[in-house]
Amino acid sequence: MRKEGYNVAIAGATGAVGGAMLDVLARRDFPIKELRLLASERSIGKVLQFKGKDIKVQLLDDNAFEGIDKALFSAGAQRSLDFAPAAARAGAVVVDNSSAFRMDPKIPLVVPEVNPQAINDYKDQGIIANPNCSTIQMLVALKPILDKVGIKRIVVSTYQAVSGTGNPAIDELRAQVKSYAAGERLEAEVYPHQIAFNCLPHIDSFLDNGYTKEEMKMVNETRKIFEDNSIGVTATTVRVPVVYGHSEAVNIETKGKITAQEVKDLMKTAAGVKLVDNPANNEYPLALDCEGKFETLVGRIREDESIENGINMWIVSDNILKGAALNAVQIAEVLIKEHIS
Ligand code: NAP
Ligand code: 3JN
Repeated sequence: MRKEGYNVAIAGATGAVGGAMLDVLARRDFPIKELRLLASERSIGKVLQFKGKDIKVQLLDDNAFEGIDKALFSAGAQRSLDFAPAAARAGAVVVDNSSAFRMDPKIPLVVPEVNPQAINDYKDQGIIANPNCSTIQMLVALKPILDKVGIKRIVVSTYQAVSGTGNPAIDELRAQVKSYAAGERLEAEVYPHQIAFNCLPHIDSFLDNGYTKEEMKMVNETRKIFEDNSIGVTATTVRVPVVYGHSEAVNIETKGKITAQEVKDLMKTAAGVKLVDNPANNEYPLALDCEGKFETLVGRIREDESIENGINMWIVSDNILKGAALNAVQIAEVLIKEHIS
C-alpha cells in the first residue's frame, strides 16, 4: 500500500449509492489521501461530510480526474459511458456501478468473494464493472455450492426494495403509506402503480422476450461471472414495499448431490455470508435485519423434493451496500491489497 493513501473520486457522490460509498470508505478505513466528490451542475458547491470533514462537490466532467487513482462511478449508465473512459485515460482505475460496461467482453465483471481473479483483466480498458445488486447477493451465496457440486440451473424470484430505484422512490413509498393511513388518495409518479401494500412484477423496462431488463441482467451477469454460458438461469424480479434490503427465493438444480445440511455447513464459512436458519425459533433472513450490514444473510435452506438434486434457499442483503457501494469498495481494496494498482 502507498504510505500516504490514494486519491479517490466518487462520481455521483450526492446520490443514494454515492452517499453509501462515502459511508463504506469511512467504515472500512480505506486509505485515502484526497477524496474528490463529483456530481451534476445542480450540486456544485454542495458540501458533504467525510470522517467529520467538509468536502465541496465538484462538476463531473472530462477534466475531473487529474491525479485520481481510483474512480468509483454511480451517476447512471449514461454518465459512465460519457466519463469513465476519460477517467481511465487520466490514469484512474474505474469501478463502475452501472450497467454500461457489464457485458463488455473486454471489461471484467466482479464480485470479490466469487471471481476476484477477473480483476486482473481491468488493464485493457482501465474499467471494472460492478454487477447488478440482485446478481451480487445471489452469487455470493451460490459460489460455494458451485465449487462443491456444480450448478445446472437457477430459478430465482426477487423481492426488491424501493431504494434500488433511488431516493424519490423511498419518498413515494413513505408518502403513499401516510396517505393511505389518512384515507387520502394515493399519488404514484416513480412507479406505474401504487407500491404501498402492493407488489409490482416489473423492474426496469420490458424487452421483446417478455422479460424485464432487470431479469435479463441476472441471467447474463450470472453466466459471465460464473464463466459458464451453459448454466440455466431464469428470473422474475418484483418490486415490494420495503425500503432497504432485497430478498430472493432461489431454487437450484445441482450437478452432484448435496444435502441441505451440507449447504448449511458451506454457508457457515462462506466469505461474505451469514447463515440465519433456525426455523424452530422463527429465525430466517429478513430485509429489516440486513440494513447497514455487510454480510448477505442466507436461510430457509431445504432440499427440493421434486427433483433429485435440488436446493431451495432464501437470500437477503442490503442492496445499497453489498448490492452496490460495498462491492465497489471491496474491488478497490483488492486492487491495492494485491498490488494490482
Ligand atoms: P440517485 O440517488 O438518483 O443519484 C444519482 C447521482 O448521479 C447523483 O449524484 C447525481 O448528481 C448524479 N448525476 C445524475 N445526472 C448527472 C449528470 N448529468 N452529471 C453528473 N452527475 C449526475 O441514484 P442512485 O440510486 O444513487 O443510483 C445511481 C446509479 O448507480 C444508477 O443509475 C445505477 O447505474 C447505479 N446503481 C447500481 C446498483 C446496482 O445494482 N449495482 C443499484 C443502484 C444503483 P446530482 O445530485 O447533482 O443530480
Ligand atoms: O432496481 C433495483 O433494485 C436495482 C437498480 C439498479 C439500477 C438502477 C438504475 C440504472 C441499474 C443497474 O445497476 O443495473 C441501472 C443501470 O445502470 O442500468
